[in-house]
Amino acid sequence: MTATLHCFAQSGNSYKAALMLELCDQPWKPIFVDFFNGAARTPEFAAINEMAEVPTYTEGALRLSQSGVIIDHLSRTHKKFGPETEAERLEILRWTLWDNHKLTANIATGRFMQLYLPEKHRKLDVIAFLMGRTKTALDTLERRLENRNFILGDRPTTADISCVGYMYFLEEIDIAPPANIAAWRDRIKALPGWQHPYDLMPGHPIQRANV
Ligand SMILES: N[C@@H](CCC(=O)N[C@@H](CS)C(=O)NCC(=O)O)C(=O)O
Repeated sequence: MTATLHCFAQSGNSYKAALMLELCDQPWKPIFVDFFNGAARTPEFAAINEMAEVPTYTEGALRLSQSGVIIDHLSRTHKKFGPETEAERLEILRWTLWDNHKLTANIATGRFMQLYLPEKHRKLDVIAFLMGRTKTALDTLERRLENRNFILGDRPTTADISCVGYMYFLEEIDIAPPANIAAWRDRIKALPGWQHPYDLMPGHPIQRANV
């Protein structure tokens, strides 16, 4: 049975799951969520995911949300990009939680406000705050990648797939990736099956009703 992923092209959180599916060579189909026109906030979508978030992954009777959970499930199913020891399992979890809380939460919200929120609703001080937190998180990742090819060391894991979710969007928000992050991002880009989020998921460029 082909898995499905509720997603949209601009969603770096969805990209983590979509990229993992491609890197694992698992057949899947995207189901477009018209996020910018409010589709994730409808009662219909609440029946799919009460958290009102994408990505949401469906595989037969199994339905999962939270990108970290989805990529962990795929890693265990395909025996790819996972830990080889208990210490590695904990390290992957540590970086995945850090990504969700410190890297993605700030960059995704800051990018959304800069690029996608109608101009009249943009709050410049909030954007500046989020971009400051993004810079701090990028500095942390940059230090971690000093003398390492991937977050755990020599091989890619789901920690990389989580942390890279928004990295191919950096230039859109005028962030020049620091050197270690740029080289790491290219290493992930070289993995068989890699595609850019806009090529992997539907909805680019966005079309939205006037708000
Ligand atoms: N921690 C979640 C974050 C998911 C998330 O926030 N997705 C965004 C789209 S990229 C969303 O659906 N946001 C809805 C909202 O914040 O109301 C994950 O990793 O899946």
